[in-house]
Amino acid sequence: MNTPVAAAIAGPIYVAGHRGLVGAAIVAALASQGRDVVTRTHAQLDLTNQAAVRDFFQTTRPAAVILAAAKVGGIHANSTYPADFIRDNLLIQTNVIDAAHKAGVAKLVFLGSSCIYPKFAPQPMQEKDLLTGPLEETNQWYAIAKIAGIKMCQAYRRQYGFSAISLMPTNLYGPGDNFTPLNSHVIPGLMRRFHEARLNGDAAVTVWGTGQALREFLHVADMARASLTCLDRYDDEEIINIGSGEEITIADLAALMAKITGFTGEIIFDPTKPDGTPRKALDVSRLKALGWSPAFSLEDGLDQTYRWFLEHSDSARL
Ligand code: GFB
Repeated sequence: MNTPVAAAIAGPIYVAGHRGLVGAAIVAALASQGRDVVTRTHAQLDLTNQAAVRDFFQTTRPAAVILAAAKVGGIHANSTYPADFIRDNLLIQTNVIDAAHKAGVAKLVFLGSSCIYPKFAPQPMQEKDLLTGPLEETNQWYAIAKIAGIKMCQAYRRQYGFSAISLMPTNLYGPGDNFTPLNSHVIPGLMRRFHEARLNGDAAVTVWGTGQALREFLHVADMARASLTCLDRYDDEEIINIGSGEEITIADLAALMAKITGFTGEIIFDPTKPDGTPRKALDVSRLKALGWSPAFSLEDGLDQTYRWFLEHSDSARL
């Protein structure tokens, strides 16, 4: 397997999107290693503004960039705001990748998503399965933007020798997630719904779709550790999958969520809502060869996230 050793990063690391689920976890992981981190809030730097991004890179000149800034959301948000998803992601990644290269950044880590793979790709999906078939309709806009980001990293590596790598995480969850009812991913969406149903004494909770879709979930702290492993040890144009290697049906996830939140009523499925991709398990052997493995089991990770949600329900994105 081709896993070339990367050059050591000496100097500040700019984390784009440090207030998001993944960016915040990456900043925490970098801080725990005592590394020098640069961040900018959205108010300080609008990443969709090409001139502002270029000025930031020319004046700040970070040694490395982790590009965790993106417009993201669950299945409903992806279907409802296709223009926002394709525009914002194309603008952010194009501006950051180009400006980073022009400012002499030594290494750039681009974050994609497992939804870039074909809807009916062989399971578990390997990196080589990219662009071998049609995409899932609900998130094709987001997926096309992310595929463009991957291709941009590969093109800049080939033409300019830019050390840009692309990581493809599975569905992520954890503290700091978006817990809004409609636009969230399934874990924060269901966590909040089951929690409120228990508080209200509701008899039943409705879960979108058939419950039969399979998903692989990874705690964001494990994702952050994987990102730093790749920053330090991976340097190749081939994308690299990041996942737990464990799958669960949405029905089993709902049952687990009921257990964690203490909801004892009925669970109802609404098949008029989309399931999305039937299955999207990642082959993570490439990443494991770098020495990484996840620390959280799904149940432990959900427990920890629920405790965080209870402590932060005033300030969480609700
Ligand atoms: O998390 P989710 O929106 O992401 O949905 P995707 C996962 C599954 O959970 C789908 C079901 O089969 C949903 O039908 N589900 C059940 C729910 N109840 C709910 C609920 O209350 N909220 C949500 N959100 N889902 C996203 C992509 O797809 O995955 C993004 O749209 C991105 O582009 C992300 O790639 C990681 O796995 O379906």
